[in-house]
Amino acid sequence: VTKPAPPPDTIAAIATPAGRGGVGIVRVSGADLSAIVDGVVGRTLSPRVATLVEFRDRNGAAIDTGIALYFPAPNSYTGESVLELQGHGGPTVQRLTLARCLALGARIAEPGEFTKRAFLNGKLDLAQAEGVADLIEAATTTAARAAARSMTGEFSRDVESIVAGLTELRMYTEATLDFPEEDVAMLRAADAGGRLDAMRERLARLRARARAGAILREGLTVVLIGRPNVGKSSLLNRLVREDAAIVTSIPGTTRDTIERQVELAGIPLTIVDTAGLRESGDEVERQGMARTWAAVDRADVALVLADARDAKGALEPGDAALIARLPAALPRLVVHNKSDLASVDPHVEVRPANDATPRTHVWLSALTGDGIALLEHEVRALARVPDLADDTYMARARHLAALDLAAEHLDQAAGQIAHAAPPLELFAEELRLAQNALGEITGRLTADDLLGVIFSRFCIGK
Ligand SMILES: Nc1nc2c(ncn2[C@@H]2O[C@H](COP(=O)(O)OP(=O)(O)OP(=O)(O)O)[C@@H](O)[C@H]2O)c(=O)[nH]1
Ligand SMILES: [Mg+2]
Repeated sequence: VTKPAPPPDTIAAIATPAGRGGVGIVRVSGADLSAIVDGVVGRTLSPRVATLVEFRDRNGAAIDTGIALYFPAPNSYTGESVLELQGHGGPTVQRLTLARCLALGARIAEPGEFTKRAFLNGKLDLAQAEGVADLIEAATTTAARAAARSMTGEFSRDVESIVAGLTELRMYTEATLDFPEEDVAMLRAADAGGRLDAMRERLARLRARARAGAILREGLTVVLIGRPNVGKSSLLNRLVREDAAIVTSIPGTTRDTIERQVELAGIPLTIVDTAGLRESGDEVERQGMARTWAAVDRADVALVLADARDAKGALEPGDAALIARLPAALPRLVVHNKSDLASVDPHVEVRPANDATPRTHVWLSALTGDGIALLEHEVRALARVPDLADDTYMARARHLAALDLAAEHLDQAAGQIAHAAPPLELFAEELRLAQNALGEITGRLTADDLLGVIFSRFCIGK
């Protein structure tokens, strides 16, 4: 897919948030802004020099005074000529300035259209453009740092370097195909297998970092399940530090699932409290339990609550049955709650795991809060949240899918090159498909409809 020529019309938008503020910016981008500069400012502007001017209406009367900044193409955010009118941050005055630009030939920009033009003009690639949106949306400082790494092109550079390695490998392969008499000896000499393995290793590292970033972006859902009265709602309240759910000593208090958000070490967590599981004839309670299992299906981690007073911390048969019913791939641990009543100190125990017994057991008290830090630590470990310190990328689902697909093709290729008589055409094709998948991340090979979806999620004026 070749990049379409950018639309030549001029776009304008209020780039600062709605409402009152110190400064309000109207941004204009297009091939030729002379009519707008003339009409609004009434004088020529030196490139990239902040100039104090009056913004004028059609009769020459002042709408506002402010700073005009003019960036002639191609040295601007969009790669087109850009005019920024930094006036006072009031909704009405900004609308008047914008209306004046529209009267002079601009049209209102669509959401993300400035960044889309920047992409189409080669100012940034697609992963970087998405980094811009993610930085604006970032809810935690860790997320903001990860988005900044994508925006500045670190992620793209890593992807591109694997693409470059694959290009080289394809070159050798195509050469071998063109000179069949040289046979595969040439590929062997070039250590095609070794090069491919190195590439697969780099891709694996990249995927791990991207997956960590996706967790930052999407967050994790943690479900609390267990028999009635073991303290699920108390634990929810403790984890989110508010009285979100009703707690009583009556078994069967919680009827419906209750969700709250909380941040754990930079990761957005959704904690889901559920109706306790038991045999019950009560119609409301039965429907509540159906919702519990639906919540389990959506969860990334399950915390199974038990009572610390159960015989020597052994699991009740009911608890074991419940654990056996969890989806096989769902990471889980057991919380032995009410440690204060059992007179045990909060601690973590690791047991040999089987279908009915998870590995990790945490003793704590939801009532006093003792042991909560231990639990938070174990949840992180269980969700395999890598150290989000300094090297995650703010990857999106579409990036992960592309990385997964590329890895699949490289696995295929590795199988083929290992053959005594490698099927070279197929090998070359797998390399090409892997490259295509990676190319989608940076937008080298991205269909127009996908671009529409990506940029329409931006805010106006960006
Ligand atoms: N001493 C002590 N009491 C607790 C602890 N956790 C919960 N409780 C008490 O146990 C009772 C039940 O707590 P809930 O949090 O409502 O239990 P639940 O699992 O949500 O119960 P259902 O909603 O009925 O399934 C309440 O009286 C709580 O105060 C704890 O760690 N220590
Ligand atoms: Mg409850």
